[in-house]
Amino acid sequence: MPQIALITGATSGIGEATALKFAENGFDLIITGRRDERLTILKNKLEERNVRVLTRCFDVRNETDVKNAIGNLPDEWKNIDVLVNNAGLAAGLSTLQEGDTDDWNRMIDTNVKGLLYVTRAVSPGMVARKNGHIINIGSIAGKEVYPNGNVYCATKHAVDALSKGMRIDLVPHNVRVTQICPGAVETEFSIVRFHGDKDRACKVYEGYECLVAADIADCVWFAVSRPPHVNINDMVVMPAAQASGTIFHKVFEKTDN
Ligand code: NDP
Ligand code: 8X3
Repeated sequence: MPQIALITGATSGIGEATALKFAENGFDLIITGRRDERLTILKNKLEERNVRVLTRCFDVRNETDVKNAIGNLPDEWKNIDVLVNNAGLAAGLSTLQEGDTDDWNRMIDTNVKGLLYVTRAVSPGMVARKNGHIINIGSIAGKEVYPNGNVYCATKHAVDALSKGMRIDLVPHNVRVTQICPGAVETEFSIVRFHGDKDRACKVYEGYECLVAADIADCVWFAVSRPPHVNINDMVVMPAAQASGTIFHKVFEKTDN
């Protein structure tokens, strides 16, 4: 029987690339997100690789919907081997004193509470079967705090703490927990952060070669494909031109005017 992975936030970026990587490696997939049309398009693409795919459209912030979506999986989909907690976002980039509390609530509810709701729904099955692997997508923002990053950094520091906590609680049950912390990856992340301002989002990735979603999918796959006695606890993965949350080596071509 193929193994089953559930990936949150599979409609874009790192989650979508991870779904493709798992399908290449023969996993059946439960792909989730809020944009149903995108889930259907991705399902069709994944099925070309001869794997089974189930879509579940829900908002990870809604505890009842998370419980229903995962609690009501068909029997043949219940035994989830790998959970990739990827759904997340940054909203806004401003000082705390000027922060938008709606942005704060979105980030805290998605990146922290959403990750918890999904893990709470999936992990008891792993414990019962004494087998499983949870991959949390953290961030360099969970290792450092940078100017104007305040609340987003706090949510990713929470993911860092929760990854350690989960590892302690799940180690007696043969459930592995890995955190992967990327630096700059060009996805829809900055468009979302800047509330749809694509010009501002593009500038984040100018002057250097940033990571692409497939780079992080490779890291997820590396962690998942280790032998059963090996756990990758934590990976911090940066573009070669990025030294920290804020230090980049950017090169721009000179113009005459
Ligand atoms: P994208 O914006 O491209 O993808 C984010 C995904 O999360 C989408 O599939 C989106 O789906 C889903 N999502 C967001 N909110 C919710 C919600 N409330 N309920 C369900 N799904 C949700 O960004 P990335 O791929 O870059 O981001 C993936 C993860 O990687 C995030 O946790 C992010 O913090 C982290 N990360 C990103 C970095 C980067 O530079 N890009 C660097 C470090 C970490 P939908 O809108 O359909 O619900
Ligand atoms: C995304 C990376 O540096 O924009 O988590 O916070 S950063």
